[in-house]
Amino acid sequence: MAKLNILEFPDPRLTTVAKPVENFDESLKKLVQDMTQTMYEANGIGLAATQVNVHKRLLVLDVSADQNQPRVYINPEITSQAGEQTHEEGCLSVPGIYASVKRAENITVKARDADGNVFEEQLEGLHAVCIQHEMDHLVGRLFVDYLSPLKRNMVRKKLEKQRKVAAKEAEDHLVI
Ligand code: GNR
Ligand code: NI
Repeated sequence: MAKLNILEFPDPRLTTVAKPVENFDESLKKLVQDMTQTMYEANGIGLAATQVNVHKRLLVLDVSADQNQPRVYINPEITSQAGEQTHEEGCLSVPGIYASVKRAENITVKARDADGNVFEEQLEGLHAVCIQHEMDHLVGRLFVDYLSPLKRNMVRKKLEKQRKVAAKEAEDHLVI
C-alpha cells in the first residue's frame, strides 16, 4: 500500500473531468487500496481519484464513526435525488477551509464495486453529502466553486499564506 499525494486548490489538475473505469483489474484494486489508505492517513471521510491526480470515475469514503467501514464507488451515477440539506463542508484539497453547501438530502446512487458488480443504494445525511462532494471532484468541481468569486479569492489567498508560513517554518527548522 502507498500513500498518495493530494492535489490542492488552485491546482488546475483538480478541474479535470474523469473518464469511466473500463478495466476492473488488479491495478484498479491497488488504486482503491492506496486511495483508502491515503484517505485514512489524511483523516478524511472521502477521497475522489481526481484528488490524487488519477482521472478515472472512482471514489472511496468512510462516514462510519469508527472509521472502519471503507466503501468504494466506481462509475457512480445519481439516479434520483430529493430534498435539501445544508452541511458545513471541508476538503482535503482545500485544507483548513470550511463552508456551508446546500445539497440534496436523499439520493439513489448506482455504481460498481472493485469487481465490476453493479449495486444501487439509497443514501441520506452525511453519506449523501459526501458522495455528492466526491462526485463533484470527478467533474472537476470543488465546494469552493459554490462560493462567490470574492470569497473564493479569499480562500486562495489564505491557502497561499498557509503555504508560505509552512515553508518558512521548514526553513527555520533547517537553520536550527
Ligand atoms: O474529509 C472530508 N470531510 C468532509 C466534510 C463535509 C463534507 C464533505 C467532506 S469530504 C472531505 C474529504 C474530501 O476532500 N473529499 O473529497
Ligand atoms: Ni474534497
